Amino acid sequence: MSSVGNFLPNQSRTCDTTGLPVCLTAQFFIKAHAVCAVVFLLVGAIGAILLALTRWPAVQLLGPTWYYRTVTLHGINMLIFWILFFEVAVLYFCCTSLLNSRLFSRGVAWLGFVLMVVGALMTDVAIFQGRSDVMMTSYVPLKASPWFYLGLILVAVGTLIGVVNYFLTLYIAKRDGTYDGSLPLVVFGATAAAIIAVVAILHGAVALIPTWAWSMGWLSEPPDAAWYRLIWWGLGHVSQQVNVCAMVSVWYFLATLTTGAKPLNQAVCRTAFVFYVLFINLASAHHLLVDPGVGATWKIWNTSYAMYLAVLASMIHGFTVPASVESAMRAKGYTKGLFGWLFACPWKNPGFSAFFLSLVIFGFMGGITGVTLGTQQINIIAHNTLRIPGHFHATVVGGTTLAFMGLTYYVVPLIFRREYYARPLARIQPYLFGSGIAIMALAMSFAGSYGVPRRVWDADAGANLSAGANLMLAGVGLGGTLAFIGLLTFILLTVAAVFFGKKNEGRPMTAW
Ligand code: HEM
Ligand SMILES: [Cu+2]
Repeated sequence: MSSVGNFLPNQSRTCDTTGLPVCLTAQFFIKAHAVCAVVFLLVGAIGAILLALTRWPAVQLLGPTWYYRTVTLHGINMLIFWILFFEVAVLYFCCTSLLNSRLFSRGVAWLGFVLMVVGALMTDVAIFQGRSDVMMTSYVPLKASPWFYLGLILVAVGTLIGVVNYFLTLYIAKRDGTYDGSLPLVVFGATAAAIIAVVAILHGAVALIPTWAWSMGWLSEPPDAAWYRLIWWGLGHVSQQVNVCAMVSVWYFLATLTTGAKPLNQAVCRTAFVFYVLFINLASAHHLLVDPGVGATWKIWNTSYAMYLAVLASMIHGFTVPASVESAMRAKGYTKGLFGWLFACPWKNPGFSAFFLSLVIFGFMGGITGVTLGTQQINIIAHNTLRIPGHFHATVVGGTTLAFMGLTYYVVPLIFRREYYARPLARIQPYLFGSGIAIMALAMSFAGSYGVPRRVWDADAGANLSAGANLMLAGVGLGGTLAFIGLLTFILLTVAAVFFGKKNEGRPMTAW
């Protein structure tokens, strides 16, 4: 890598710990997006504990109105706002520090950021006003306040502008020759995420703009319900692949930061990222397996053939990432027995434990539940039961969110240049959160197998729940509470570090 990069004078600094260049403009926007991400995570977390305590039959905290309002609030703030703000921060970091480049444009970054913030606040206010209890999918003919859709559209446009800034930064870095050879693997993965994000956002626009026009009264009829579901899942599922790509890139990055691991075979890892880009849109069909509007051939081709190529990509990463850690640890001399290297890993470093738990929870719980639910026959049984949230709390929460938490334990010392307080608490935080989510996701999956529906306020209304279902719902409440404690610990520690942490400017971060 050429050391000069393409920075103007006083536009960059060198990280005291990693030696990576940091573009100061990018640093500002990484901070801004990361802070907003954590604020929306807190809003989502308040929703999370209320929901967990409502689905626990012995507690049943909320009534129907506030249950649906909270489902909407939780889904949107977690799945869309927390994740998207964090991902834009990751993109800005990847295209500048890892490529030795300045950010393409400060103005474009401001525009994207302001649109995202205004949009997110608009949608949240619309939810609290109580005229938008349509849940995150906003299936027509459910109708929300126009501000609800407009807010989401602004968030999407703001994100798209951030992604464009990312691509233009890739362009100037290439043009100015700031790095040698091909894109580093982590940036390659982030680029796959960015490409898929464009596809997702375009679907979102096609689904939401006419729906918004209808809620404004400009169209007399809502879009066709089956059409809406088809296009909406082009957003809803495809954006999950953005999350997977971003998460896997974070795995590779954290593996290197925490153990010095290097990818063993670049070509294999890169091919796996390309599989995501090529095949994931097809897999959206798994959301439509009970829909009458699309044919059986199409459903089966998409979910029983094409989907496996995307799954294969995850399986490849699921092996290559731990393999790179193993070989790095063995090279350091931890060669005892089959798993000596694993025991010797830095389990007290929350950057490592969050990354490794994310890999295990995503791979074993998220992957296995996802592949089975995506099969036509099983889907007919499991559709709209709690098995579905059981699956995606293993992927997007135990997987993506936990990986992002692990990265934060490095973002705060390296980008904000502040140290964490209460480090023993930070050391156990990934275990608290990971085990809570694992318990809740398992309990949700089993409750769903007993037939308990998702998105229902009083699961026991009318039908007497079996003892097993009751037990599992209690597990949802208890596991959810544990996860909430882990999440709150993360937020409090991070806020305390960002605003009041000891400065580490001019010296390397304190090692975990
Ligand atoms: C402390 C952590 C969390 C807990 C305890 C929790 C709990 C819950 C519960 C109980 C539900 C309702 C299921 C139902 O009644 O149908 C739910 C729904 C959901 N959660 Fe979480 N969750 C947590 C974190 C997250 C995170 C971090 C994300 C995303 C990144 C997320 C995404 C969702 C989504 C998308 C839904 C579905 C909303 C809908 O059906 O419209 N959750 N969660
Ligand atoms: Cu999906």
